[in-house]
Amino acid sequence: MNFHVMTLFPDMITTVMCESILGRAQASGTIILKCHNIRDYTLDRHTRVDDYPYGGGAGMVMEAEPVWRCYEAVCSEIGHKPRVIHLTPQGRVFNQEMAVDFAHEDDLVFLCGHYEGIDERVLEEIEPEDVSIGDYVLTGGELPAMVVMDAVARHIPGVLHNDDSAIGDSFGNGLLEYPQYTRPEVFHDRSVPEVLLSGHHANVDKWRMEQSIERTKERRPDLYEKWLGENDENTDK
Ligand code: 6GU
Repeated sequence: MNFHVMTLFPDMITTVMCESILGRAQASGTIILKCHNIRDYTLDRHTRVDDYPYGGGAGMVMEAEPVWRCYEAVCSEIGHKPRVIHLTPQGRVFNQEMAVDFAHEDDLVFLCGHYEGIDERVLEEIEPEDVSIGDYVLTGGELPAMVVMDAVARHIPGVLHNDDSAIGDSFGNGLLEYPQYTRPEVFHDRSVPEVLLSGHHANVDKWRMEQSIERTKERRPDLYEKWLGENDENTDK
């Protein structure tokens, strides 16, 4: 998977994405991250990329031309019109289903806005998919782009060590994850649940499923109701 990020702050992306699991995935070539600095595409001799909004009001607006020229460069590199995700609080709220869907692409382009947004006319030209990561306002699209890339990368074969772990975890089955424990057996007088030490795999699986259901019911009644609807045979649990 090639991630192409169009941004005014490429360092913000590269410094975060080189760590941990995503860093390893880049090192192995399973994911390739290419940041494109929108400022490199300005024709302005002072390298300005934003201007005052027509009609007045607070803040600055990102100009259409540098964004368009950056987009054209990314398109020629890819060789066809790619799927473009524009990060904006006005977008469709990102979820696990969208992460799985995006993971099927060979190339994903992320357009990160800043300031008060991007000139509407270049958005009309590019026709991106508008995506938000939740109902709060951030200073720019870089953090949301990384949230989306992280969630997508987990579904690309070879990114996680155990390919099963993207299926078993929270939301993979529509439920939150069960609690986890590691050594020591006793911490601050709290013991690890007996069943996990039993070596009885069927009992462990049953306990974990019960814990997942209980947690989801308590913490995310909305997800629990959805799961119930999709798992009629489990309604007695
Ligand atoms: Cl995608 N962008 C910004 N600026 N704020 C957000 C967001 C995106 N999603 C939630 N808040």
